[in-house]
Amino acid sequence: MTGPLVASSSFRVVFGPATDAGFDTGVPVLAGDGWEELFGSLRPRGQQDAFSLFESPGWLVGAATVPLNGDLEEATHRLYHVLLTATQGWHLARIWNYVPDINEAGEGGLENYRIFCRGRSLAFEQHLGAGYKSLLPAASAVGTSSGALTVVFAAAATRTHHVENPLQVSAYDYPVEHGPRAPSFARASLGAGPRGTVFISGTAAIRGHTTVAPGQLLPQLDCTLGNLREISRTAGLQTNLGRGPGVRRFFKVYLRHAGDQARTAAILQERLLSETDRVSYLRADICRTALVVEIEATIFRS
Ligand code: 3EB
Repeated sequence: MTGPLVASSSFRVVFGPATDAGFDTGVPVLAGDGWEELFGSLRPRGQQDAFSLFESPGWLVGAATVPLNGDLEEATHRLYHVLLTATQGWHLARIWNYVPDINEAGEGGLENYRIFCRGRSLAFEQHLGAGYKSLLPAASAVGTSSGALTVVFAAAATRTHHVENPLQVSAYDYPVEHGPRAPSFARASLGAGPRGTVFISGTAAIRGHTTVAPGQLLPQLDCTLGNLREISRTAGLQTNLGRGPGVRRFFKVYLRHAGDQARTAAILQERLLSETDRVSYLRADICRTALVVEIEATIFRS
């Protein structure tokens, strides 16, 4: 693990040379890096509605933060409409979602995460048509302590390829017991070519579509690591997430309970991480109340 220890600040997504700039996700940093800069220096490409857009050779990225006043589904749908318009002609590779009060009941008593999923899924279907599921990119969706909905995306100039985990039901095919519209994401998305970037979605202790070991850190970590190995294998990285020389890896570890950070870090340092990896431990609610940990990764091969 590298990077400074940062306490009581929130995680920022950085797109340019100024590391003090960037988009505040409102997610508290428990340990590790307080920001993530995946794409090096990007050129600002202006604003499209709520999204600030940036470009580098091969990538279009964007971020939007909108204060929520009431209708989460409408706000989500509107943001995704802009996102899907801005990325026409590009290939979506990754989306990060930070949702206020994600586990609270919203409109009609439905959990906010499920409301968010409905707005997102309807926007995808409206833009991409009936076959939208095969185009869904890797994603994560966790709670934020800020009152704003933040969505960050990365799209590639060349075709992306999306893969699933044979041990898990595809999220976009989850049955309705998990919500009226299933979550819209692939387990991992790969850039073009043998050296393409690999984006691993937020990964948690779900087998089939069932939550494993509700509320228990150690068995959930074990199950999550098993899912990551399987996704890694399916993505063509063997089972170790591309670990080795010449690979740059960025991990984010979302923990429901701040008190689980030290134990989690000890286990991940032994079983997952190497010296050169960047890792951030973040305090976040996760989209199922019985989940206490979720891990995502972005892997650049050189
Ligand atoms: C899961 O596997 C756990 O709604 O975008 C992980 C990654 C999860 C992304 C999303 C949700 C999302 O269902 C939760």
